[in-house]
Amino acid sequence: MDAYTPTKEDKFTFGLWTVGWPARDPFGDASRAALDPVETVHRLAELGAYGVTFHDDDLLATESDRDKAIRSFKQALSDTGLKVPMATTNLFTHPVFKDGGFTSNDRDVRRYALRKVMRNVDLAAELGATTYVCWGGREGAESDAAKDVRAAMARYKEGMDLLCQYVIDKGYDIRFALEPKPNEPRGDILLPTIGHALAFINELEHPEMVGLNPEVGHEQMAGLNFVHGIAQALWQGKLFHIDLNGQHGPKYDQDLVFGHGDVKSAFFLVDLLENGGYEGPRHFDYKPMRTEDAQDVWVSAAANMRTYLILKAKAAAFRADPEVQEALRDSRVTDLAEPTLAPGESYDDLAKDDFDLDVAAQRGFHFTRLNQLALEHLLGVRG
Ligand code: DIG
Ligand code: MN
Ligand code: MN
Repeated sequence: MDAYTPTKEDKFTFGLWTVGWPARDPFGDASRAALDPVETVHRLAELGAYGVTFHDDDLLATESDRDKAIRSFKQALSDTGLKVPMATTNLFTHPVFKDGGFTSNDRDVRRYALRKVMRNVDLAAELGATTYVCWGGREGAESDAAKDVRAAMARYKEGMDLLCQYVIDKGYDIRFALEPKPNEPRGDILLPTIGHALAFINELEHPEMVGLNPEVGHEQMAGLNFVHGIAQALWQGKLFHIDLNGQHGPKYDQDLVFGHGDVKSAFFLVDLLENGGYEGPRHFDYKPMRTEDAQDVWVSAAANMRTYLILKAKAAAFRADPEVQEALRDSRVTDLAEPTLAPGESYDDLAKDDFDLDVAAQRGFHFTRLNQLALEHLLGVRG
């Protein structure tokens, strides 16, 4: 037990499908046995987690009888006190979803996908989940001839509007969180980034009920800055949930342990989450590497939480460092919070400025010093 030992107050949560991943990949068979969700609940509780999340199908990993599986899961939750803040639907494993769920060209499949989601929304509400994630991993195409994307967006909207209406009619305390991803398993996935998803939400009948569940690696697969995306989601009041993991830039979706990819980005992400007003769970959606054995799996689960807490302490030290505060002022980072127009000013007042273009152009911003200070906190030579 040390300063980086997680407790339930840290609100760390894990998907059942993370530690339970049997490590089957496109080029190899499973390297681990399926994990009983009951064992997962108990082991994560022992490690200091606050809760678990699940796809409908995850509950059937080792028990095919749905009612029995749900009873066992509920008992484990009761025994450990773990919460279920979020649930989601598997609309990607079964071959029926090979062209998608909500936006499959096959209308029967679109109708089945909606039924499958509604059924699990009922269970999510029963278990107290307040966020329902929609990751459209199969919504997309490999050929531009194969998908009328305008029609697909209309079907996506139709599906989300129907699900919001279902939640309203049922009186559930549930909001939906869209999870963007640019590609994999589809060649191109619809709603590929935070930006696309934010724009889509504006077209819905109940936009206030729909937000985002961004995942670290997914934006980084698209070569985007995840911290910027999260900052915009926060600014728009749309960060309903988050998937934390690690990624080494634009390549296949690595789903590494949090911080085991771009650690500097992870540092600034934790700084933003801890200071940016996000109150939700710190949720890990990662995969223990295929090289790992059954015991390594729990080492990897603990590593996510420990890394987050280490970065949280480092980010706090960074913000408390008087030299950093001075550097932030020198770089005028804090000045950006000041409105460009003074109270009562209008655009006419802009013409009154006494502004020397050449003098302003010579002013430096001293970002190098600020970045070095951040790096030194991250590397542990300041603290
Ligand atoms: C993959 O990043 C997706 C699925 O695991 C799940 O639907 C969602 C929940 O966080 N993330
Ligand atoms: Mn991923
Ligand atoms: Mn995810």
